[in-house]
Amino acid sequence: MSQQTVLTPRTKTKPKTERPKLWKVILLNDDYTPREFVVMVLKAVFRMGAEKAYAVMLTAHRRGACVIAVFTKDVADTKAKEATELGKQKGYPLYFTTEPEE
Ligand code: TYC
Repeated sequence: MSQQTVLTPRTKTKPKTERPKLWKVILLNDDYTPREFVVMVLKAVFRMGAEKAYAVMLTAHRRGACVIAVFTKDVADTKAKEATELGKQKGYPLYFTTEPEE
């Protein structure tokens, strides 16, 4: 007696568990915000040490912008908003923006 095994091909593809996309927070240079204030905001909002904060500020100052760090979208948006708001309270045009990582 012959036996047959019938294989039904799976039509659904197994969903891969994807990691959530990360968002970059970017510091933009301007001509008015004092350097020390930028450093203070980087330390306060992004928990950077003095040296890292100074290096990031200087990169933005020289190149026009500097990527600070990557976070989930919610955290990136909240931190960028908080940091921008600190400048605004002092009347500075300091600006932090976010964009998705490729
Ligand atoms: N360019 C500013 C100045 O010369 C300092 C500064 C650096 C401002 C970085 C913003 O993202 C910035 N006072």
